Amino acid sequence: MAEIPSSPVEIIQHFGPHLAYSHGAELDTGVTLDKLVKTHCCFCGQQCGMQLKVKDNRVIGVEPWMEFPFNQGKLCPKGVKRYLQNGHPDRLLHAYQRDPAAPGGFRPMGYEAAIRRVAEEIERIQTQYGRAALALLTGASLTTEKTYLMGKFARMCLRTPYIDYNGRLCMVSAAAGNKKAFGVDRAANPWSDIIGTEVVWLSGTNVAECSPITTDYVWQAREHGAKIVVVDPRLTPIARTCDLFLPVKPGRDTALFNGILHLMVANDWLDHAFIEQHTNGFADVAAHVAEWTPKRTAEVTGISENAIRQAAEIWGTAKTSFLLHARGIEHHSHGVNNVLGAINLVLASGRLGRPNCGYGTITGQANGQGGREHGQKAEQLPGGRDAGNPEDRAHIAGIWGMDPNDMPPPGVDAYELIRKIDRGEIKGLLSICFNPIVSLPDNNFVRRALEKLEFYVAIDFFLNETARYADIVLPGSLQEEDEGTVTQVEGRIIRIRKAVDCPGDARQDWRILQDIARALNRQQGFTFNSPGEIFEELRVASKGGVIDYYGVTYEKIERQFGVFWPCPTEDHPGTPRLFEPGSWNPVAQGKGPFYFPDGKARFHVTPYAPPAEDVDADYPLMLTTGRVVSQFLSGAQTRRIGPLVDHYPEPRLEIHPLMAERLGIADGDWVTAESRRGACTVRAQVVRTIRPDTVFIPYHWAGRKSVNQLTISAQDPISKIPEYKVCAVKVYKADAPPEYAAELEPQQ
Ligand SMILES: Nc1nc2c(c(=O)[nH]1)N[C@H]1C(S)=C(S)[C@@H](COP(=O)(O)OP(=O)(O)OC[C@H]3O[C@@H](n4cnc5c(=O)[nH]c(N)nc54)[C@H](O)[C@@H]3O)O[C@H]1N2
Ligand SMILES: Nc1nc2c(c(=O)[nH]1)N[C@H]1C(S)=C(S)[C@@H](COP(=O)(O)OP(=O)(O)OC[C@H]3O[C@@H](n4cnc5c(=O)[nH]c(N)nc54)[C@H](O)[C@@H]3O)O[C@H]1N2
Ligand code: SF4
Ligand SMILES: [Mo]
Repeated sequence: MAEIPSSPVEIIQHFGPHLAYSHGAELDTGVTLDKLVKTHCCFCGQQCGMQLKVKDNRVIGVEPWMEFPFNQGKLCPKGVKRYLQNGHPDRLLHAYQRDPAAPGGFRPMGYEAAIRRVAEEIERIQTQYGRAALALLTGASLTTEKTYLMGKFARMCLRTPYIDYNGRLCMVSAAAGNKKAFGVDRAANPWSDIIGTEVVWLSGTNVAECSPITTDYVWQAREHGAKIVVVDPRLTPIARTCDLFLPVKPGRDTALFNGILHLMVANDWLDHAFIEQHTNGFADVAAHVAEWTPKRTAEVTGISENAIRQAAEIWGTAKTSFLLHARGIEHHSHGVNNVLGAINLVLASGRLGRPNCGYGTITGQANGQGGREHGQKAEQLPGGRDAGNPEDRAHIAGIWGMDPNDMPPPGVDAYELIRKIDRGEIKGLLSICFNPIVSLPDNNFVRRALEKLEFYVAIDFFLNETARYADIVLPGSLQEEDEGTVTQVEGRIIRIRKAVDCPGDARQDWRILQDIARALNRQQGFTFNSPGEIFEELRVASKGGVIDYYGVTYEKIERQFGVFWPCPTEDHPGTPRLFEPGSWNPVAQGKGPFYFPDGKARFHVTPYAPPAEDVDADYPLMLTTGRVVSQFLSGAQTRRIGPLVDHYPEPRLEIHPLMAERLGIADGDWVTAESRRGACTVRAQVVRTIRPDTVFIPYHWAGRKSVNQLTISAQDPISKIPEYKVCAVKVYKADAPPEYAAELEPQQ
């Protein structure tokens, strides 16, 4: 076993109040490389192809990978700087245990001893309180092999129903909407269909900052003459170059979609043949939108009647189109309804399942797509199967070699799981690839709940802010230290290749899980020797499911630059474009293109409801939250990368000049934004690019800088996604806060 560091310098580097930065300045650009490894970015769901430059078991830079068709060598600033995580001074090289007397509150310990301690605590809690007193929180940045293993580990090794993942904060409204309307949850088209389409409609997606390569597709479409329509409360960079911008009031997209469909019906901009042949439920929807006149739509959405009419005409009269949305319409207590409203527009136009006629939700995390397919969701089993369905349970139990009666029932969503910890129903937690104390809404509540755990083990390569509450921290793997597959934004399964070995005592995540199973003496089913072996079991488990990977092999991925699922047999090339007339799918069996027994898509009536918390005299402004280009998610990774920190070091509050003037706020002033749940003091950024009734704060920071102290834990009743995109706040001028030194200390 590697030696345990005793130097307090190293420990302080890890656990002191400030994060360390990696700038890479020490790297010599003239070095002779050991190898170049073709793989993909570790950050967003675009999964750009890139080559990692490796020297002496260290990633020291990136090179474009021109042949990978999706991004053809292009990368965004995060992708270019990702290599600075490798060899970072904060990288966890050992297991740690909590020790209030140690510097930074943690003391290194041997890996095997840490695994034994974890197993003992799991055993103790499950014996004392029952199997369901233990929970898992997992993540969609993990490879699909790992996410599959997580689901299996929860249900077969721990036999707890309580597993859920950070995609609950991300993709679940889109997933639920897509399943309800199409019977399947995946982007309907490859992005090449964007180029050459007549209209690109973007609702609630800041593509320029969050999915930069998608922006390139949109711009290529524009160069071929496409009109671009953008719906966002903020005039985002893509909106500055669009043909029509609809500055929607946060939380009102259902009303807008209803209003557009109203005008499509009124003007007969409908594909009657498609509606008749391929859909159910249109008459009810048409009757419902009758009340959504342009006047009423304008009143509710805050968009002018004229702009609504223009948008309906652009959309209604097009011959080809591509509609994309992301979290701007999904992060709502009626996020699923918003998604269904968008899908209604696509179905009514009949522009789906053909070249240049497309629809998709833009995935978030690296494996936002694959991570939601094979069983780490509370209600799901591999292949997109249903954890509550007896047949599906028996099928998967058969593959795992367990009695279906021993398989726990579906669990609860990630936030409800935290509530169960708060209520004392869950006593032990294992988390991996998730930083809930930064990323969950109303996070002062989350902190109070985590403090109640009897035992908490976190697996990560950095000590993220949530792991600071752990009893044991196990050193997991960076993306470049392991191999496997992920499924990117288009539904294309691709390969992540290993570039370097794990340093120190760090282990590949799947090995850590198997080590715990072994220490529990429950290793049956957890003796894989490689991610490839896990994939072999996964593809068999997915066979015959809606999300069928059976025909996918590592070799085929390599040969084809990825494989789109469903791919039912080894000689099947995969399915880049879903819903083509005559296309095969496992549910309709030739009856039609959609994934229901009758082969037809479903329209859904989408009643409008205001956000869970509307503005009032005390809290008169709407707060919306999201991202900036140079930071990623909870910031655990990108706040440690010097050049990205330089680019956007601190959260700022975007506010319109009219509102700023009314509140006596100038650009750069310190301001406090306060909701019923918490407050946060940041500098104001006075910009003309936001609605005057709305303010925006990005969420990539922890502690006092965390906007999730303010956000509301209201959730969509179907998807359980939190309402990150709107709550009520007041904003006022403030004094400069005490130095942010204590930024990582829990708030009292
Ligand atoms: N740079 C960067 N890129 C990322 C990420 C990152 O953290 N940083 N994260 C990745 C992940 S996990 C995700 S989920 C995606 C997210 O990608 P996006 O969804 O594009 O990003 P967000 O900033 O969350 O929100 C998008 C837009 O929604 C708008 N919006 C807010 N409220 C509303 C509303 O009520 N209606 C409408 N129509 N729009 C609204 C916001 O103003 C914002 O411009 O990005 C991925 N890519
Ligand atoms: N206010 C507000 N809050 C939001 C959002 C918003 O728009 N507004 N967006 C929400 C969305 S869409 C998302 S996706 C969530 C994301 O929220 P989180 O998932 O909590 O954020 P991450 O930063 O991805 O945290 C992941 C952790 O996993 C670690 N990690 C990454 N890859 C690996 C790996 O391969 N192995 C291991 N062992 N660890 C790994 C990282 O170091 C990091 O500590 O935040 C949500 N929270
Ligand atoms: S667009 Fe996404 S996948 Fe591509 S380089 Fe940027 S963060 Fe990485
Ligand atoms: Mo996300």
